[in-house]
Amino acid sequence: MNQSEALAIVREHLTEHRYQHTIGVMETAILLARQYGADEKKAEIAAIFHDYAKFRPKEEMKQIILAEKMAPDLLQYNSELWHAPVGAFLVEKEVGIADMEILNAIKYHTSGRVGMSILEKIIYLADYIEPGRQFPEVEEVRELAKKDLQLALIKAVQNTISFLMNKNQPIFPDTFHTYNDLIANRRTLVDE
Ligand code: DGI
Ligand code: FE
Ligand code: FE
Repeated sequence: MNQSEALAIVREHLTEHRYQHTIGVMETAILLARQYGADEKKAEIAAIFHDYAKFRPKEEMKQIILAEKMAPDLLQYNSELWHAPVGAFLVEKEVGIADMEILNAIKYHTSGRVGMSILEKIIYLADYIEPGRQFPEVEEVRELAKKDLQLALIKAVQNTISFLMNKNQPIFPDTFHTYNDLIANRRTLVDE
């Protein structure tokens, strides 16, 4: 599937704003893949479809999570988390993408997971730093991403957790597990 075919498919499922975000994630993910030696084509396709399920009705997502026996505790946390695993499922079923690396990058783009692949890291980070993101903390992560994928990702996950905590939001355990795994495996400290 080429880029314009993939974009045409996903556009039907997104608002204009979310479609522009998707283009930003795609362009960022391709550059990160080139920079860090990941598969550019897989990064492109994963980025294009990462928010495929963003606008599915909650009830439909809930039924898929139950029927497909996805992590049951997902349903106890923010429904904003659901579009990632449900998206991976629907992209396989409806679009016919079978590549597990691409599907896992979609599946884990919101929470991350322990032992993330380079493609998963790139999609998580591209989603966080794409040019349309404008919150103040993003600039530091953009700078880190130019030098060190791992440090940039740690900062992005830290910021996400802090942001949610400041809003008194519950934190999905996988998000903490991602953070702990990245910290355990880091080569250099951000603040030391
Ligand atoms: O889909 P996007 O808006 O592009 O970005 P995303 O998929 O990374 O995040 C979607 C939302 O999920 C965002 O508003 C923050 C929220 N979120 C991310 N991690 C967690 C979370 N919400 C809870 N409750 N817990 C998390 O760990
Ligand atoms: Fe998302
Ligand atoms: Fe996104």
